[in-house]
Amino acid sequence: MSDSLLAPVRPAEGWHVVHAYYRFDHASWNKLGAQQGWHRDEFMQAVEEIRAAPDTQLLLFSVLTPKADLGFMLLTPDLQDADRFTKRLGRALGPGVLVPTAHFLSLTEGSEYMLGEGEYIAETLKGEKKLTEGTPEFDAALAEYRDHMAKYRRRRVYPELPPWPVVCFYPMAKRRGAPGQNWYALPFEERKRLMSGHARVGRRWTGKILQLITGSTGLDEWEWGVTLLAKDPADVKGIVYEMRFDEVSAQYAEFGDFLIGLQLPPAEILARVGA
Ligand code: 76R
Repeated sequence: MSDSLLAPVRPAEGWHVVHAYYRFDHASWNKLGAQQGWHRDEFMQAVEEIRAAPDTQLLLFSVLTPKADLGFMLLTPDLQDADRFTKRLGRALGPGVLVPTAHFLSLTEGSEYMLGEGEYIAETLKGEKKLTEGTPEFDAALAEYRDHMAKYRRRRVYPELPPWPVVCFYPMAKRRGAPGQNWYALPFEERKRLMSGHARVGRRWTGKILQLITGSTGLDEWEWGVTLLAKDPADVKGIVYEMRFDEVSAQYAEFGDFLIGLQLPPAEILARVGA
């Protein structure tokens, strides 16, 4: 019984995602005195070991503005590991040194609004391209579509986050309360139409913005975590501004606090916070 409680807890699909942000408490750090070196080493070692775990990514940030001093984003398949790794990092620098200021638990997810195969066959293959079912051209085009969709879905559910320096994180939800503005009361076809407009705006930022939408209904406050990676902070400002005019965000989106971090190597983060 107790052993089975230690077994891995893996979602049917996707990875767990933990965002955690901390203030660095200088008074607690100074109290460590001669033990500071041990804690610096423990932090560095924890980062190295977590990064070596299978299918696990750990991004470390120095946070701009005193909303927090540092933060991390962890992606990992087993909830037991997500818990172990988060707790290890939280205590690595010593008692009371990392004081949590914001945190978020979510899961990577696919999308329910992607174009289905039936629609693609009817609208694009038979409609636009005028292909006939059973011909080699039709089969080749369908195989290409399936390959594209499989890769696309994989990129969302099992993403690989690039070492781009600027990281923006904010939680969001879709409105349910306001009269005439309940996303969840809209029929599927209408939500799908709205989401395809959203995706059209989003695709204009390909190569400049990497967006990862992770789902948090039932796991945390809010409904999604939005993580944006960029090389240029003006692109973060640009996409979020442009999205505000898109009907989905303009009519239905609610946002939490925004955090902006710089992805950095662990030794540099310690140096910046003064550890
Ligand atoms: O993954 C895909 O590209 C498929 C199309 C797509 C979906 C289904 C997509 C594309 N998004 C989807 C879902 Mn998005 N997205 C946000 C925000 O600040 C704001 O106003 C909103 C925050 C941004 C900036 C953004 C960017 N998206 C979602 C969902 C889930 C909704 C649901 O299921 O009801 C949310 C909450 C959300 C929010 N989106 C894109 C982008 C970008 C840049 C793209 C294009 C990605 C690409 O093709 O490269």
